[in-house]
Formats: sequence, C-alpha cells, structure tokens
Amino acid sequence: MPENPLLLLELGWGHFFQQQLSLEEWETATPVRVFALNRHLVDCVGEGGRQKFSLPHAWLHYSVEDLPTVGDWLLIDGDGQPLRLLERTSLFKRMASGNESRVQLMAANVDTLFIVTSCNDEFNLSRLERYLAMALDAGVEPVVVLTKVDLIEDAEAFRTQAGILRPNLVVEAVNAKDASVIEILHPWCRVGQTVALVGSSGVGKSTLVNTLYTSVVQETGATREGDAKGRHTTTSRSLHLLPSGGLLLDSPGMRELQLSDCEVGVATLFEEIEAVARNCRFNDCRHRGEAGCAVEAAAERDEIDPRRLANYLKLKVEQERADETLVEKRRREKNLSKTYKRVQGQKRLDGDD
Ligand SMILES: Nc1nc2c(ncn2[C@@H]2O[C@H](COP(=O)(O)OP(=O)(O)O)[C@@H](O)[C@H]2O)c(=O)[nH]1
Ligand SMILES: [Mg+2]
Ligand SMILES: [Zn+2]
Repeated sequence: MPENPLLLLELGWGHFFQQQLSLEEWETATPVRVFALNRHLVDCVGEGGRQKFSLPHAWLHYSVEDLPTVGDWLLIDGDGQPLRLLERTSLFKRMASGNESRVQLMAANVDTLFIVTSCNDEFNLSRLERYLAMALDAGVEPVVVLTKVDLIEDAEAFRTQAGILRPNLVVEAVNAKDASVIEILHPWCRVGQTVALVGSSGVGKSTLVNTLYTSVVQETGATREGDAKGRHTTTSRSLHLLPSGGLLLDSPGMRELQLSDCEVGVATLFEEIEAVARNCRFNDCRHRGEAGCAVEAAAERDEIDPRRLANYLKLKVEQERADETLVEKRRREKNLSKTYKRVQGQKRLDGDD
C-alpha cells in the first residue's frame, strides 16, 4: 500500500475511465482503485489515500463479473460508499478449482503481462502459446521475459523461437537477478502502468519482482530453505507500487493461471490457421480427417508448422470443454431457479409464505 497520497494518473487512471463518468459523477463521485480484496472487504486507494469498505449488500447478488476484483476502478460517494464499478480495459478470469465450474475474476485493468520463461528445459513453445492466448483473450499486451540468460552461451536461439509465435511479439532476455532488468523492463513499468507476471514455478518470477523492487520483498527458490522469517510472501491478490512508478499486480493464482474460456485469444494467436480453416468444406470442421479439410491439406504441403497445429487443436479441445462446463452450469442454474420459482409459487398457493 502506498504511504503518500497519489495522483489518479499515478494509480493508472486515464481517458478510458474518465470518459465513463457523467457530469454529475464527475462533480460528486471519487474514483478509487482496488488494491486488495479480502472476501467482501475492499481495500482501495484514491487521491484521498487508502480506504476500506465492505461491499454493499445489494452487490452480493450481482453476477461474478460485475463485482470488483484487484485492479478495478470504483466510484465512491461522499460517505466513502461504492456507487459503481467502471468498465475495464482488460480482465483476467479463470474457472474456480473443484467441480463447480464457476468463473473467478483474477485481475482487472492490467496493461502488460510478463510471460516469464527461462533459457533451459523449461522453455516450451506450446506453453508460451497457452499464455499468449490468455493475454490476448484478456486484452493485455504480452511481453515474453526470458530469464537465466547468464547461465547459457547464447540466448539468441530462444529469443528467435519465441519471437515467431506472434507478429511483433516483444521478447526480452534477462538475468532476473541483475539490476539491468529494471532498465530493460522499464518501458512497461512507467508511472501508472500496470503489469502482472505468469510463468511456471522456478523460472524466476519472484527473483524478477525482487529485482524490480530493488530490495528483497519475496522469498525465492534460493532463499526458501534458509531463514525466510519476516519476508513478505504473496498470499493474496494485491497491487503494489514499484519504485519505477509502475503498479505490479501480484497474485499466486495469477502466476499459474490456467487457460479457461479463451476462445478469442486462441483464435487471435493462431489466426494463420484460422484463416486456412475458413476454406474447410464444413463450418464445424475439426480438422481431424473430415472430407475437404483445408487445414490438413495445408499441413501435408508443409504450409503449417505441425507443432503449432497440434497445439492449436489441443487448445481448441480445451476451450470446448470449458464451454461445455459453462453451458452445463448455466442450465443447472436455470433449472434451479425454475424449481425455486415453482416452490415459491406453490408456497403462495398454499398460503404459507
Ligand atoms: N542465474 C540466474 N538464476 C536465476 C534467474 N532467475 C531466477 N533464478 C534462480 O532460479 C531459482 C528460482 O527462482 P524464483 O524466482 O524463486 O522462481 P519462481 O518460482 O518463478 O518465483 C532461484 O534460485 C533464483 O535465484 C536468472 O535470471 N539467472
Ligand atoms: Mg516464486
Ligand atoms: Zn478442417
């Protein structure tokens, strides 16, 4: 939490949010940004400093996507009560774990997603594509951060391979332990810019965060075994102010984000395959042995990279599964509400309400 009062611009405010306010709201309401959430307690920061409040009771009936998450902008009234949530520039969500296929919001209004991977066996193009699809789906600019360049002779091969996954994709090769990282990642960590990180365990996310803070605030793989007392570890989703002026959205769940319902992201990332697929004979062609499949024909002519095609098909199947569970859930909810209405109607008839 920032100690000193900040300007709205320093908190990430901009035209996109400002133009959502009516004239009246502009005069009477105050924008605040959600820095942390604890159940229904919302921890916000605005130009007036830090403010905490509980979600109004009426909001508890809102659908999940209409409730605030970390990074969101809220308008509050003169009494510090939340009035409404502002529209987001980007949104990360995932399916909650467990059998309940419930959507869970992870982060809002993130500008850049650092996709962290290292120059070793962990480096995997299909995994990168998975994260890229997520970023594109959320509406966030992806930047690939290749760590551990200091441990290899030449990082160029890794950089080139990652770079062709998407046109104009930025790939930065770094030693996460070295202060040069601050300079290299600065274009995305300027005042008011919000960043988040994803990547597998051990790639150097905590190390990067530590270096960006230029002080040890998180335990890393290297320090975990030793004396970790008194160190800050991220256990909940929260926004943090970086010394560079940027805002880091940190969340353990965010870091190992699973692809869910990212159809648009998958379609955007694999647009060259989607373009070919438009020539398949059948609209719903699954590119697995159907007659007149243009994608398979192109693959046979070596016009599509087999690894990329395999990953595309795999991610598409996952999307379909996620969709099915969502459809299933909506149907269940509908049935439930029908049952509820029937029971209520019956009660009224019985006069025992
Ligand atoms: N040499 C070197 N080691 C690194 C680099 N990045 C991370 N490490 C080490 O890799 C291990 C795992 O890093 P950590 O930040 O805990 O990974 P996380 O699981 O992604 O948070 C630690 O021992 C780090 O010191 C790097 O760029 N160069
Ligand atoms: Mg870590
Ligand atoms: Zn096809």
